[in-house]
Amino acid sequence: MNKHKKTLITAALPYANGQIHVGHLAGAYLPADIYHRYLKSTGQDSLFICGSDEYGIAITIKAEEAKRSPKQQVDHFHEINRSLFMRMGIEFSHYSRTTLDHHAKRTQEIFLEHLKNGWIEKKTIHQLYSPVEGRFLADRYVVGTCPKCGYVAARGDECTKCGASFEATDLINPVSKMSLSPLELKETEHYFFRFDLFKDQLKTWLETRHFKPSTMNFSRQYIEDLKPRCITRDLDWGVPLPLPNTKGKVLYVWYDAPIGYISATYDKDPDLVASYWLDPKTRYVQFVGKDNTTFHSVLFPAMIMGQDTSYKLVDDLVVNEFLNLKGEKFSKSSGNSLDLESMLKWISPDQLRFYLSLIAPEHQDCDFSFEDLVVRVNAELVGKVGNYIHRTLSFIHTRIGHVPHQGNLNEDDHQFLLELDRLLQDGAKAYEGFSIKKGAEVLLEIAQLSNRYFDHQKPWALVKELADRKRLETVLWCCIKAVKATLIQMGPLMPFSTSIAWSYLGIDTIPKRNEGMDSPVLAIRPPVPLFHKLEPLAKETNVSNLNETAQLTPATASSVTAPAQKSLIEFSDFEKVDLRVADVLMCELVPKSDRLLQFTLDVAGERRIILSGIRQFVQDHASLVGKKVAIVANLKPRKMMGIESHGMILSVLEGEKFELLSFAHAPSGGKIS
Ligand code: B3M
Ligand code: ZN
Repeated sequence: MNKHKKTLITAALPYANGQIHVGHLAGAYLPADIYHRYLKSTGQDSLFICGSDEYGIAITIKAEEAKRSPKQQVDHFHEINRSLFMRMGIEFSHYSRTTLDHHAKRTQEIFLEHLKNGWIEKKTIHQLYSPVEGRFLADRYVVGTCPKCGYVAARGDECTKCGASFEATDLINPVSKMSLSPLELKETEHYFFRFDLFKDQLKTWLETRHFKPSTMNFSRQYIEDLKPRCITRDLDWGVPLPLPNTKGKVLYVWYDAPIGYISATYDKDPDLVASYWLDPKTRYVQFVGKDNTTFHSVLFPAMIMGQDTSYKLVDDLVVNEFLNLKGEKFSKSSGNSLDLESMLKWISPDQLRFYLSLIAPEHQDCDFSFEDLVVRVNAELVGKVGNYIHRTLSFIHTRIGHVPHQGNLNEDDHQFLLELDRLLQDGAKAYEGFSIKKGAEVLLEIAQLSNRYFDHQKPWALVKELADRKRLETVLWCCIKAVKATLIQMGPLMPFSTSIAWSYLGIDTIPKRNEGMDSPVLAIRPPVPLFHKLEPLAKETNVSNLNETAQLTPATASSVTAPAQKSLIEFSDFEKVDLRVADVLMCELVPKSDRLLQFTLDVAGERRIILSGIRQFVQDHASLVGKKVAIVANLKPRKMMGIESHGMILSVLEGEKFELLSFAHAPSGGKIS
């Protein structure tokens, strides 16, 4: 293990033109997050950078469909995706966006260096121009008659009737999709990046990488056929070309987006650019879906080679295959998609992370299936992992009530501990090799081994005889070791439940991976099962109506509400109350209290603990994680059960009906007025 190495991790920047879905998560963000969490758990420095990809025609088209401006469109989805990532426990060091000014500045600087170094050339080409709209139109804005089959409503890049693909300039009678006005061919100047000139340098470099064979082969072949590529577009949504008389031209989104990795780091802290990107000792790992391969294995490296700063080139490119739904690609437009927001009302983020890890599309495309998800979560996560932790802790808590003593280990115990150690090494290897699937499988092996030990040693029988007391302590001491091993392997995969479970051992700061087995257990707190079983979905439930099934039943308006009765106050009195939006990061039971829940909240980047006496109204407290709640932020701190509470969470209780005040999209820290 490279102890003191620094690792820079990036995951492909998702377009801010729609919500991220489980396919995206499985392909890039979850494996990257798990890897990042693993590195941190070993005490290594690791920086995990991502952000929204906000320019390009994909955005403008979707914005038009949604009747929003491109800026409104990206603002909308940037915030939604940022919050979905947070709810899923994807913990970026920084999540930036490409519409920030300094991203444009950095991109333009690099463009000018490319130009100065002779890698960019200007060419005059013919493109379709709309005299009515006064602009050149990109393929996607053009319709016309298919040159092959004569279909009159063919798209600018392909015919949806006969499937032929072509250039928009090949269409017969091309017209503007927007205004339906006729188009004409007109000369226009565009800039081409001479990727072809990097062939030899790229070839040599690629052979020094250890990407997986399919990525290597694909990239080798791609380099063979490298051609100059046009890196400008006639569009007004993008990084403007930093040259005189180029109004209406922007840089192509795939030229600016990868530079986003660097500018996002800069956005977090300019010093980090120097300490990560410019330090040759940094290891740079990129996570992408397979459709983004060549941009990362060939084109972006060439762009880096062609400019003047010695930014790191990618060391490990982790390319995942696709996660499909019912055998087909996720696609919102054709209804073959899953709304993450609805999913999270039905399943906890950790349960979803577990399932996505188990079926991770690491070597081939895989299928997401609800039936399979329910079976695996219930049988393996709840039945093996959750069950082992819970049976052990609740047995110790109720039967002996103290932290067990080690005593004398026998051959079985030694064997068991050795096996646990070996499995933890396998687990580390799995994470180091970027395999979250293997990481999750090792977790299941640890739980299985531990359950078997528990069953064989029969602590429930030992507890009956006074003479067996010492042996009982030793067995339970070993069982606690196994709980620790389980949590060590579980940490990167399921961060929310892991931190709760460590606290059951009286350990509130999660230990580093290599210290976990020996960190002193301070108490055995009354445990609550970490995972709940999922209800099997009714047979007729399919993907499209899961979105409805999973909606929370809306509160009925029938509850008898007394009219507001308190006396009138001045506006200035109201103004004294600082009401804020807070994101729930953790929600835990308070030991020995049947009334209190302990919330760990994020209020605009500040962490805050608030205790709330609502335990009896909340069926599944873990399901509150990820919610955006309303808090009174300036109440004087108050101690309850030895814990200081900093504020109050707002909710409504009328008779039996209880509901937390919550928001869908409001930013954390937002002022409620
Ligand atoms: N936004 C494509 C995608 O979301 C693109 C990735 C950019 S990575 C620099 O699949
Ligand atoms: Zn056709």
